[in-house]
Amino acid sequence: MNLFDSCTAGALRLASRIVMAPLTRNRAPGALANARMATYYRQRANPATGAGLIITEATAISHQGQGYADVPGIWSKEQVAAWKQVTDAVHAEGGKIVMQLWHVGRVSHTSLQPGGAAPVAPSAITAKTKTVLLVNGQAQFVDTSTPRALDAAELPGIVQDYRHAAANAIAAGFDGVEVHAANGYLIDQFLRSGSNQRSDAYGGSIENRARFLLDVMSAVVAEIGGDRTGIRLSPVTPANDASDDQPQPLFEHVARLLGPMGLAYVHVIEGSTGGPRDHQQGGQAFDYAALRQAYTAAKGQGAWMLNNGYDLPLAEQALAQGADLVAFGRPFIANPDLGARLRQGGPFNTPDRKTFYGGDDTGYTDYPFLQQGSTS
Ligand code: 8OZ
Repeated sequence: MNLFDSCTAGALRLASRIVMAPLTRNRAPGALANARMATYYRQRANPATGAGLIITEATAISHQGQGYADVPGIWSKEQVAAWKQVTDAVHAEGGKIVMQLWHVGRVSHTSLQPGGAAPVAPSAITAKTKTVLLVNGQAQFVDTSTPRALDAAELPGIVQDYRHAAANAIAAGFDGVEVHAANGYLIDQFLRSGSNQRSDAYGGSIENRARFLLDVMSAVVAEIGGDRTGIRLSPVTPANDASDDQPQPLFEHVARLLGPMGLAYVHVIEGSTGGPRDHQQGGQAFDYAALRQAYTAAKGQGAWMLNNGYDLPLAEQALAQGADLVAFGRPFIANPDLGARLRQGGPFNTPDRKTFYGGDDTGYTDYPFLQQGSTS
């Protein structure tokens, strides 16, 4: 089996095992997808030269779920219509695309929240992390605001927002959704003990901390079907101040909850997001094989997708060890035809960090493709 073989992930029939990871790019003013974004995704959509599956940038399920300047949303009819130009462009290239559904929880700023209110979180603990605001068109990293703890009575409304967003994603022409349960955002804030000090049914024990994830996943699966639903997890990432001293039993419990849901795929970030793959929390190396074992033992049949710092040799090794899909992030920023480049062993353009977040076509849609017929 190699990266260029086809793969089935639930209802998704993918032409290759190369996935474009979700990448926040802050180019959606007014929280609306636009023609420039359609061009960017279209450039990466042809399964022969680009990705077998594209996962969109994280997309807010509600205004309250927003935490960064100029990230897109999927709660309104206008947003659905705007995303349609992206799904049409990707499908015109023969590609497949799922939308990543996002609520940032405490990783936000009052200036981005409805009515300038405090962001919401499981507990009123400020995340020691930065968010991105745009000041005079320039991306600036600022401290997140202190959140307020959610009342348990508010949780069904947020679960409903996820469900509504999933329905909207399908209405916008997406092939499915990925629930963002990673990187220290709302669902991960409930999961991990460093951000969840609740004393109700949503805090304390591992079972309680995983309850919000279970509620969200059950609602999304009921709305659009498990076979069009994926999930992203990051068991040991310290991103956005996420921490837990016992990640192994916590995430094995999560895997057992996900097993029976008939999901399309499970997407696992290994180590520290965008950083060291061997990052540890809880004093010992995380056992990813045991995580998968817990999932399969609970009847999980979804494709197993891995991410973080992959190159071609590492990706082939992961497939040889049983992974089904490999998600590439930064390489896809700089190489719209990453699939073709992997196939011929390079060369690869280098991504420019200065244009990751915010801006125009520069560093977005202007990275060069391989010259036709080039042998370099
Ligand atoms: C980088 C900048 C802003 C947001 C994540 C959605 O880490 C993000 C994100 C990444 O999952």
